Amino acid sequence: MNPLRSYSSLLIVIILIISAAVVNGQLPPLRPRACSATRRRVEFRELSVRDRYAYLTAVKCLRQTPSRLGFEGSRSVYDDFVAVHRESVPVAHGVASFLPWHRPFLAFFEVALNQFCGYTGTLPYWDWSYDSQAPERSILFSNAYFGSNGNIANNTCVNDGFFADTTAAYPELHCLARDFDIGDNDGMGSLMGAQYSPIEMEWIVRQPTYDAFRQTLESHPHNNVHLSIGGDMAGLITSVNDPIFWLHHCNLDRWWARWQLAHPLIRDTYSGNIRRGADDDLAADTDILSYSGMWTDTMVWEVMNFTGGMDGLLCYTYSNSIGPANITEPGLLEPVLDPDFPLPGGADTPDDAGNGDDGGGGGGAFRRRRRRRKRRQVRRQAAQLHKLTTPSPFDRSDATSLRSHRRLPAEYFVKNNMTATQTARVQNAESHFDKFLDAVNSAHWRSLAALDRWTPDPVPFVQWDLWKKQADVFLDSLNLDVATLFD
Ligand SMILES: [Cu+2]
Repeated sequence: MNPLRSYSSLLIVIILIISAAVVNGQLPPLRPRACSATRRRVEFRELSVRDRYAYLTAVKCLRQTPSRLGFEGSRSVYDDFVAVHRESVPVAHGVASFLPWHRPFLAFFEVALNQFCGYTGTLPYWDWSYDSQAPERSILFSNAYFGSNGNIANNTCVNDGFFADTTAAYPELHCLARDFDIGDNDGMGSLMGAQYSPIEMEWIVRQPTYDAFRQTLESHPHNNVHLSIGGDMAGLITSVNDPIFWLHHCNLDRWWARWQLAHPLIRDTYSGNIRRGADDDLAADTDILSYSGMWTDTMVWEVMNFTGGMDGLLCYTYSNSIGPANITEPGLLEPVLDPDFPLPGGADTPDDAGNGDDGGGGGGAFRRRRRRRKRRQVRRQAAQLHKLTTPSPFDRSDATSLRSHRRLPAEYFVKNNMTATQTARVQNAESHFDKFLDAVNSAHWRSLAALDRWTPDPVPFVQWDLWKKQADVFLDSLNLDVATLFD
């Protein structure tokens, strides 16, 4: 028997014993801990393989733990989370409380994984900025972990990966679905639009107010990930059905924490609209966050402090991710190469092919490597000379530039009852991102996410704090007014 299977059946037995002692229809017995020592949430790829499977196994276990909250149609504690999120749609999305509402929601999930399924680790996050230039190739979307795109021949059901053939309860029983956004490149397989890259995220963190930061983060990187994965992730009612939801939102919470740390004087400020589709500016940090019985109502100010807030329930810090310097096992960052999308920067010319001595270090090998690098450099320079615009989100041939992002479709604004002012603001920001990317690409910024970082002969990564210094100097040199991003 597969050891993972026997591990999960052991867990199920333990859970059944525990659940027999719990009265149904009551709150799950989620107990906060006092925050004496913060725990670090890390990127999924920073976890050892064993720890990755401990997390995935615990998530699967929550899907098999009987529902505690008694929502109609809920089969499991996992479904309870989907239902609570569904109830929150109008009060926690497109409004100021988007970030504060999701912060405890993530913490409840972490506690539930521990209390129902014995998981002792922290929630991992997905740093999609690292995968931003070809997210569909990320190892997270491989058969080993979260599985790939849905099967077009089978209602876009996810048929591979750890959660293959999972069913979801909301809005009605269906298979877990993904439908990668393939843009205009129909027939190109599992292509997904480009996500926001590390340098764009650093720019977003410079937003000078909470409201501008929240709107930028939610309308752009947040939406882009949801909509380009598609299927369950594309809808507010269904997104929690896809287990990648937690890693995406954990990453968004990380960016809020980063914004708070970057703006110490205003880290606990809170502002913006409280009603979806309204331009009111009524948000106050005494506003109530409610979780449909999963937890007692909480005020916004209680969640500001992630190292002790909510009586110690919030008790964590985040790693900075970015780059294999932080990764425990070299090689695991290798993308899952789709044979239909050969990496142009990494394709060796025929005379290089098959010498296979990259790691040898002899004098001849060194010269060959240098020649190859030189040729690549020339190709890169030629590509840059002929580049007129930032490549499209669906381009996979440019190995050095950052791609633009797909514009939000018109239906999005209608479906979310956005006012004309809100719509104009989002579209204005979309063109600012285009301009920003043009400036970044024409200044030849070497992005950590550029596809030539993934070649067999990768450019070495730097330590995060060094990278951050370089990024700050670079952003200053662009001389772009960050306040215009979301005015
Ligand atoms: Cu949400």
